[in-house]
Amino acid sequence: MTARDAALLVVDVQNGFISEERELPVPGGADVLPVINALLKRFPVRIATQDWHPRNHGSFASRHPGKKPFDLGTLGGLPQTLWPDHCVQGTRGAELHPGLDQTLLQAVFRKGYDPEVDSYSGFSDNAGRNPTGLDGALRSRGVKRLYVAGLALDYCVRWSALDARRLLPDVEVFVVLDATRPVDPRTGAEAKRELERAHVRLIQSRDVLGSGT
Ligand code: VGL
Ligand code: ZN
Repeated sequence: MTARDAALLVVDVQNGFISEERELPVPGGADVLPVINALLKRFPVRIATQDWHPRNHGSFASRHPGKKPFDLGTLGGLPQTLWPDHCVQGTRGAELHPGLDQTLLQAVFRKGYDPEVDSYSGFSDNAGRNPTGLDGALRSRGVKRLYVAGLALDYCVRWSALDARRLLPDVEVFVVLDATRPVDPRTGAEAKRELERAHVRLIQSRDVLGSGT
């Protein structure tokens, strides 16, 4: 059972990240679907984010001559991991995965639409230029505990949880580890260490759902 002031943030559970679509596959990404659907039933506030890139987005390796996906480049003056084309506005890859119970979502915040900057966090782009208003939405609903789930642990889940700590200092922030997966296990381990240092609590879904006994 969760209190009235608890929110679940479902990050980027989109076709483009879940292997069969083959845009930017997150290993084991489909495994989060049943866990997130079970969690959704327990939270009074249920919000999702959606990576929503224009076709010419500057984070795509295809826009950087001589570079290939997962190379390091720059974008808008920031170091930038270059990605395969993914989650392009209006395409199947950008749609929320059909296995996610979308009927329970109250709002979806789109991000990543500025071609000149990437946007991992659901609160703002990486340069802080395009705030989405997610912090205001959580504040106006009186949220005191934020549970973050979805894809990917080492990028959008990580940056969303860190931004939540920074922008909502009175809110307790949790990442539900069995409801997320990393793009890469090494950066996934680094993300967990950074989240702990920022006082984000790393938990399992059973801590919310109960043991079932
Ligand atoms: C993501 C890389 C690029 C994510 C989005 O959702 O974690 N990662 N765009
Ligand atoms: Zn993206």
